Amino acid sequence: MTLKFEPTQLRAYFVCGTQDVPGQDLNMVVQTALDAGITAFQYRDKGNSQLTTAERFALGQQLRERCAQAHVPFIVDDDVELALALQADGVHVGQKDDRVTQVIQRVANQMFVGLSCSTLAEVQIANQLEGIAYLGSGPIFPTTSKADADPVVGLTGLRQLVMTASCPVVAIGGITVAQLPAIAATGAAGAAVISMLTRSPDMAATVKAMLTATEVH
Ligand code: TZP
Ligand code: MG
Repeated sequence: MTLKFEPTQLRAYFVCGTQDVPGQDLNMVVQTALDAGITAFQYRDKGNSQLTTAERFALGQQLRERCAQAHVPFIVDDDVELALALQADGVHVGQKDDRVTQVIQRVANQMFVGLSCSTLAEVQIANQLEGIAYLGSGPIFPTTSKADADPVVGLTGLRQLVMTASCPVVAIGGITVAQLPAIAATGAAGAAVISMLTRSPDMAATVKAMLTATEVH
């Protein structure tokens, strides 16, 4: 049973793969984040990941199960076949990944689709597509977690992307706790983060800050 997409799932969106937590057990990191109250988890095993396809699938099954137990959507980055094999709730694709229209058709009625958009032109194209649940926009600030990141869009750029988008936008890239209120003030539905959580000394407090910033008054 896969979870349906809800915009509130973007409030505290944790992105992580083995390359982001060297020397640590990703299962334990994700369980701690789930216990802390994250609202979505994206399995993004790439870049410096050393896992084989079989290892990625085996770990993905464990993470998928943990998310299901916590009723938190499990989203797979980039790899549609892995997302289908793991019966993920969602798949996230970038502009350089498989063509998004093909992905939408491939996963139709099985999972939701998120798309990375970092320019107004990309958002305008995304607006024409049916079947995109949310956009991921950034990097908002410089990031050390993605080697091939697009140019920084900043808070003003984020606000423009949010205003142009016809679906909810989650901000990503270099986000720190101090920036959460400013991110929320742009109208973004939440923040998607790697290092803010992997480097947090207190995940419960960090997730609480993410949820507080996006509280609806
Ligand atoms: N996409 C754009 S920036 C980024 C991704 C996956 C990395 C975000 O990591 P961090 O540590 O939150 O800057
Ligand atoms: Mg990608």
